[in-house]
Parts: sequence; C-alpha cells; structure tokens
Amino acid sequence: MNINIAAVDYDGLIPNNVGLGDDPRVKRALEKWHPGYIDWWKDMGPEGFQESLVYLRTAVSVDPKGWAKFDYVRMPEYRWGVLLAPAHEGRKIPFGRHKGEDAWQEVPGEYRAMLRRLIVIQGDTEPASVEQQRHLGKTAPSLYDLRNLFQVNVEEGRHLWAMVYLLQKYFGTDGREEAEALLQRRSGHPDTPRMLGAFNEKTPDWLSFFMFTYFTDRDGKMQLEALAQSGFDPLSRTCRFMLTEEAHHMFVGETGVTRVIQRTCEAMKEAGISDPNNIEAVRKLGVIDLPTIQKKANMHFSLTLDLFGNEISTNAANAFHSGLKGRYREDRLKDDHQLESGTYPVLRLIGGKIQNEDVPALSALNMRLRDDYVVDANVGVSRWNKVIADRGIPFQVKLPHVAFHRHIGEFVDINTDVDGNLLSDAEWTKRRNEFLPSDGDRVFIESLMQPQFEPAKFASWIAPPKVGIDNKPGEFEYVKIA
Ligand code: BYC
Repeated sequence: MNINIAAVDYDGLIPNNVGLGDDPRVKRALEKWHPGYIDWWKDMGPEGFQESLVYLRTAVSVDPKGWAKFDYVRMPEYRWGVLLAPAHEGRKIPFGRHKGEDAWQEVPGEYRAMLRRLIVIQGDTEPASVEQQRHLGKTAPSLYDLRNLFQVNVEEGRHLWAMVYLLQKYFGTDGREEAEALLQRRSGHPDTPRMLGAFNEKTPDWLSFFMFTYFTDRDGKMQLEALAQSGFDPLSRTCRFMLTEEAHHMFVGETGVTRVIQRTCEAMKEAGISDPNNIEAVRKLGVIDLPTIQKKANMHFSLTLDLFGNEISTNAANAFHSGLKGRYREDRLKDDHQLESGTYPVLRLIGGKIQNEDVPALSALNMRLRDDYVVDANVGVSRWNKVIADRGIPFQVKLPHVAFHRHIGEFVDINTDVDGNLLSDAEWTKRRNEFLPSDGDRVFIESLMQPQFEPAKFASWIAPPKVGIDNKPGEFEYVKIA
C-alpha cells in the first residue's frame, strides 16, 4: 500500500492526493472547469444559504482512521477536491475475460466508449441530487438537519469532481466536453434533463429527502461498490473513497426516517391513539401518520429500482465481461468471476404471470445487483419496525413488490398492487392513492414543513437525534444563518 497518498495537498486551488502539481495539463483543465462549477453551485446549489457558516466535514486525508475535519465553512468556499483511495500494489483485474491481468492504469482503448458512458452516468447523478434538494433548506426541521442536508450536498458536489477528474485526465477532448455537459443538464428540465429517471423527480419535502437518502443513495452505494471492483484502477480507487462519504448520506436517510417514525409513535402514545390507520386523529397531532410514511417508502423504493436498468441487459453483460463493472463485493464472492456458464433467476412477466426464469448469469447482472440492493434496503426497514414495535403500535413498514410502479424493465407495461398482484388500468387508477402519496397527503406534509432554526429545537414531526454531529451537544449551532 502506498502511504504517501493519505496526505492531501491543500496548497493549490484544488485539494488533491493525485499529484496535480506535477500534472499541468489536467491541473489547467480542472482550473478552467472550476469557475463553471462555482457558477453552477451558486445557481443550482442550496437556495438562500450561500453566505451562512455551516459546520461541515472536509476530507483532509484518505486514511480510514482520520480522514475528515469539521469546521465552519461558507458552502461556496468548501474545498472540493480530488481524492483517491490508496493504490493496492500489484492489483489485478478481478473478473471478466481479463481476469488476472494487471489492472489498467490507462483507459483500455477497446472499452473507451463504454467506460466513459459509465463515468458520465455516475457523474450526472451527483449534481442532479443537489438540484433536486436545493429548495429544502428553507423548511429544515432543525439546524442539525439543515447542516446534514448541506453536508450531503457538498459531498455530492465532490463526487461530481471525482468523475470530472477521471474525464479530464483520461478522456481528452471528449472528456472535457462531457465535463462541461455535466454542468449544463438540469434535473427535471424538459429539454436538458438529467440522464436517469429518478434524478428528474422532485424532492418536495423532508420526508422525501430522508427517503431519497435512504433508498436512492443506497443505489449509489451499490453502483459505487460495483464500480469499485473495476479493472480500470483510477475508477476503482475513486469509488472506494466515495463510498466512505456515501455512508453518511445513508445514515442521514435511515436515522431521518427513524426519527420521523419515532416522533409519530410517541405522539400517538401520548394521545392514547393505538390505531395507526386513524389518520385524521394522528395528523391532528402535527406528526406524519405511518400509512403515509409507507406510501412515501413505496414511491422512493420503486423509483430507485428503476435505476438498476433492465433486468436482462447486454450493456451490463458487456461491462462485466470487459472487466469494467463488477458485482456487489465481487472480491468476496466465491465463483469463477467470469460467469460464462451458469444462470441466474430473473423475475419476469411470462404468460401474464410474474415468475422466475433462469437466464445466462452474464445477462442478469442488473437483476443481481438489484437483488443485493433489496436485501440491503430491508436491513434499515427492520430497524424502523423495531421502533414501532417497541412502542406497541400494530404496524410494519414493508417494501413493495419489485413489480410495483415500475418505469424501466420487465414490468413497465403492467400495474400491480404493493404485493405484486396484477391490476387493470381502471383498478390502478382507482387504487393508486392507496399505494402512493395522494395530492391530499402532499398538501398535509407540506403544511408541516415549517422551518425550525433555533438551536436545540425540532419541528413537531421529528424527534431529535440520539447524538450530535462530531459529538456536539444539543444546543450547538450547526448553521449560523446569514
Ligand atoms: N433511466 O441495458 P440497460 C448515485 C437506459 S446513484 C433512464 O438496462 P444498463 C447517487 C440505459 O442507459 C448511482 N434510462 O442499461 C444517488 C440504456 O440506454 P442506451 C448512479 C435508463 O446500462 C443519490 C438503455 O436504457 N450510478 O450515485 O445495463 C444521490 C438500456 O438499458 C435507465 C450508476 O448508475 C433509467 N433508470 O443499466 C447522488 C452507475 N435505466 O445506452 C448520487 C453507472 C436504463 O441504450 N450506470 N436506461 O441509450 C450503469 O451502470 C448503468 O448505466 C445503469 C443502467 C445501471 C444505470
């Protein structure tokens, strides 16, 4: 392992541990891209808080034992940098037809287009999420949550830098053009939308934000884990370090939803309401009823499943076979890592029924990653259910069937209920609001979204966290609003 890499050079405009000082071409390219990025951040980043001092963590090392420092920063002055996890000396390509060959330190010519596409898609999601969340600051339920939102946002910005570095360093003129285009597309824009569906949806309220960071950032985790296995070593190292930051985003999501559920259950108990479906009575307490939380989960889970692409995919097969994108934790799997024989069960619509069919394992890699995702997503859901059960309320949050409310893949043309039972168009129209947030639900949630900017105070619908960020006490002023 190369130990010098742990130290990050903070002297120049762009903090980095990739030796930018000795790479004038890439340094110049990134310095040229920088003003456009700052303009984008000011136009499309968090609205209204650019002058506020925010207690943020900044990566100062890539040493897992102590990589970040916390301090007050104005967001446009955040030190976005280029950080790669340490190289593994002598690393080999871990899967596909080149398995066992030396990992690539330069782009393999024959796979250039495929690799660029993967990097561009990954890069596109990062600014997209910042754009989706830009209005949320105004309605933050506490300074603690406001700070967490901004932490997530600046780190998504840094993840954009991570992908732009790869484009600028390894892809010449077209890499430069792609880097520019990443600043041009806009989430939800009718003419220049972001590339993947879920990143063009709105994040209208804080429950959506927590669901997004729980479910959609977890797709980020799975995709980054798969790319961290890449035979293209710079991509692998970049993704390995991004995963360190990503963990906090999912923490924000999981604990955010937990605190919403906890507050609802506590308020119900205090008021002596034991029926979770007595929605009107629960809402009068100024908290979000559990069935509506379930509907939000249905929405964000199903939108996120679309991000795994088609269940059966030649693109995914090619990316694996070429050694560019592996499986979730490929290095811990015990098989031949080539998958040229063997099958994998894929849930498909066959003769009007949803059933498993064995397909060649290489074609089923999107499905396989999605399966791993569902297992991972269920872990936190169990923890939410424990919070509910501990307070004696008869309700369980449940992830909907994977065929429910899908816009990509096998199930695009059908409607189902949350258990995967087929519904006619008419039944779907009639019952949609049982499964997904209705206009009324949205209006109710919106009515709760009143800012709470006093230190140590929290909005009515969310419990305080168990511990502060960086172990700060409850009254700590995480954001000094300017
Ligand atoms: N929306 O063969 P298929 C994150 C297109 S999140 C629109 O199934 P493939 C984050 C597809 O592009 C992680 N189009 O596709 C989270 C293809 O089009 P072309 C982001 C879609 O390539 C929170 C065609 O359909 N990273 O980091 O196997 C906050 C055929 O599809 C969609 C990545 O996704 C869709 N949902 O799989 C911040 C990793 N799905 O090329 C950040 C990189 C498919 O035929 N991306 N299509 O015109 C990939 O690995 C793959 O491209 C995908 C799709 C998994 C996305």
